[in-house]
Amino acid sequence: RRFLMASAITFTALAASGPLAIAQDKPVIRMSTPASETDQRSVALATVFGPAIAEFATYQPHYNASLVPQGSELEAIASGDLEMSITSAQELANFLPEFSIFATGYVHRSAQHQVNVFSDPLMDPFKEKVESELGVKLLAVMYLGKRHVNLRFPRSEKNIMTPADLAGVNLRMPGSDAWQFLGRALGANPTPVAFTEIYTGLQTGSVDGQDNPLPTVVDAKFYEVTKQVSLTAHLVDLNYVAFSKAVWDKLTPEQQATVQKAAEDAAQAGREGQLKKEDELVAFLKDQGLEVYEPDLNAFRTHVQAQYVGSDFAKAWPEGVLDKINAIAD
Ligand code: KDO
Repeated sequence: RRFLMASAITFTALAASGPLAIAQDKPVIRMSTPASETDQRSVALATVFGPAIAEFATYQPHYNASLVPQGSELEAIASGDLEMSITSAQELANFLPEFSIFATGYVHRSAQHQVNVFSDPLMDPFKEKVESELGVKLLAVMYLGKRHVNLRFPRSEKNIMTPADLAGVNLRMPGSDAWQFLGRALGANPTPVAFTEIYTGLQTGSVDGQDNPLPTVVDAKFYEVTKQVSLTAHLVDLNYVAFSKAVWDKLTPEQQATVQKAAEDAAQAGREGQLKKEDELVAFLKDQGLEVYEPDLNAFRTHVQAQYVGSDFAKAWPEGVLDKINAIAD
């Protein structure tokens, strides 16, 4: 495992234009994500986070995984090649298996439940371990939305009401064990594909479908190459705002407080944007000719939960944490 050695800060010198101008060195905060520039999380970070820290740091976003490939962001932060990302519990589970509890189907119940879980003391040991083992601070929780099953087939060919209906369906899931496990738990045949390759995969038929929240289905235009959405809501999905601890440690306490508040405010703005879109987009997708319908949610929930019981993932969950999460209100 890699620890942070060198400074993760890169400096830009603002050119001094006259004899009285004072050159200013500001750390550049490079943020890499597979998400697009128009994704609500990206918009919130660019319009809320960036401006809030502008006095002492330069926020520099990189979209569509153009700087760091999806899934390598945490390593990039740990090795000083990146200052910030929005990471998933599934990615964290690659390093710290106990994080799979937050990547498990039907555990988080809503956007508010995510916030309440993240600010509960039960998260403290999780956050501390990410800091000490990866050199990453988790500043806030961002809402991605409820993930649903989105397929190329019309409903007349595949009607997805229960997990059994997904048998043999090649469902693109992100490429990590926790994601692939979730795909199998849904009853599908999961196939790992990077986010930026999904559209082509759907278009050419190398995958039968994918799972993402409705705002992503629309933002990434997956609706152009699919025919249906079964509203399985199998994961109320999140990203954590991940910030380099090496950079954090170089900030003054006031600057740290500003960064912390900026992350929380951006997360709040992103959450509001994403929730609003989730509400509106069923109608939009139906207008585009997609069939959008609710399956037997009880059948999905029962089946998915049963797959986790006794799994290696569940063995990594600290005792009592699942009960605590379940007891937290939304
Ligand atoms: C995806 O690859 O399906 C996923 O939704 C996984 C998330 O954790 C997140 O990384 C997201 O992609 C990207 O931010 C693109 O929206």
